[in-house]
Amino acid sequence: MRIVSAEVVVTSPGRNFVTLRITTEDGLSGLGDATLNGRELAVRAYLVEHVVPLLIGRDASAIEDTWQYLYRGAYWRRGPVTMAAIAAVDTALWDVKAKAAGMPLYQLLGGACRVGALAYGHASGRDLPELFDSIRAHLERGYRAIRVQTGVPGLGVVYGVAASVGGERYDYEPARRTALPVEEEWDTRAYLRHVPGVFEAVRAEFGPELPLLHDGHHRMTPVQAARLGKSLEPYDLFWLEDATPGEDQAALRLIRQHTTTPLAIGEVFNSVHDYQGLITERLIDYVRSAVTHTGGVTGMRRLLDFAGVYGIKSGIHGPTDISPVGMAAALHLDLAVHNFGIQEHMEHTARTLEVFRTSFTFADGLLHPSDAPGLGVELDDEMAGAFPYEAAYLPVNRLRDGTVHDW
Ligand code: GCO
Ligand code: MG
Repeated sequence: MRIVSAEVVVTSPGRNFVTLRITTEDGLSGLGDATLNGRELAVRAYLVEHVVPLLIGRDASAIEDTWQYLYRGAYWRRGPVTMAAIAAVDTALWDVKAKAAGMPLYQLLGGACRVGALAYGHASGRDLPELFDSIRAHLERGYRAIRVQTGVPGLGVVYGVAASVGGERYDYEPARRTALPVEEEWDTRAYLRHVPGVFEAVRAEFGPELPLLHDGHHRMTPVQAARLGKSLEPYDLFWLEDATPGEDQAALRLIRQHTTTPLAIGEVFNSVHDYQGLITERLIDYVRSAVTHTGGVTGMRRLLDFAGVYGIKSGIHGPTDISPVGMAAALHLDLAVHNFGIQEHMEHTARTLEVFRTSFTFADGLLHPSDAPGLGVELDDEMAGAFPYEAAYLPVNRLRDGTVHDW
């Protein structure tokens, strides 16, 4: 089953997506997501200039060999651009293989371990009334686990808080179509003073059972994160995510020594090696990588199997900058791995779903990838062409004195 073509489609139905389509001599085609928020064209160039020429004529069924060929063969390993490009190839080849077998991908990965993947939605509010409305709206839509992000008194726009609440959508999209990145203002001490009271109020209003998550988005020092983890213990979080910047892995050791709040990290990681110490020392509870940024189904499976040996579970990254193709790949893995934890879910816009025809479903708080052969997602080229690329940037965050801070 030789590969005869590989094309990269960049489309922007409200936000940018990079998709690879691989077609074989038998006329089968597969899709892979290569979207890297705010740096989309770098992955496009990597694929078009350096990967597509190597794919033509290769055996589409040799997935592991192709993964190693692109990873070890490039000499320059890891990094988000390389690993997103490898992810797109890998995911597209799994899509092809599953279509050739006439099976949904999760069957090829070993079959379903559960009826669906528990999903968490993103609730947020600038103040408590807005936040409560947002949580209620998510519960009405069927969510059984909820991420809680809150405004902070005295600060303007805060990460993870929807610009308007009460309308049709509550999701938060950090990339904005501006000539330069938007600059936000941040004060960690104000945040630390405010957040425990918010969780106390949410527990008082919604009771002890609802799983609650929170994302610190890399903004704290290890000591600050340890303090937040401790102060949130009474509110029984499902996880505290990205408490400190991911590249400083030793920081997690300090946080772990001070709190029993479960920890999740890894959305900016791109290989199993980024987690080696975190997993073997059991410093985290959930791995947060995206299939799209971690070398695809093959890279993610390797990571999850390694994590599983240490009792660490999955929490696959699923914001709207993961395309429906990347999301579908995550859902097939969610069903097939034993150490599933939870799946992040931000619904894509109606316009995005006109470009990407999905078959996955959300009901009673659970996501299911569907039983369509392959990933179960098709790309409508005509619709994709109607939405050309538009530059968009993630924000830059500054402390009150102007110092650039982690965002
Ligand atoms: C999350 C993430 C996202 C990122 C985004 C950056 O937990 O979903 O923090 O919201 O900010 O993916 O591109
Ligand atoms: Mg996050």
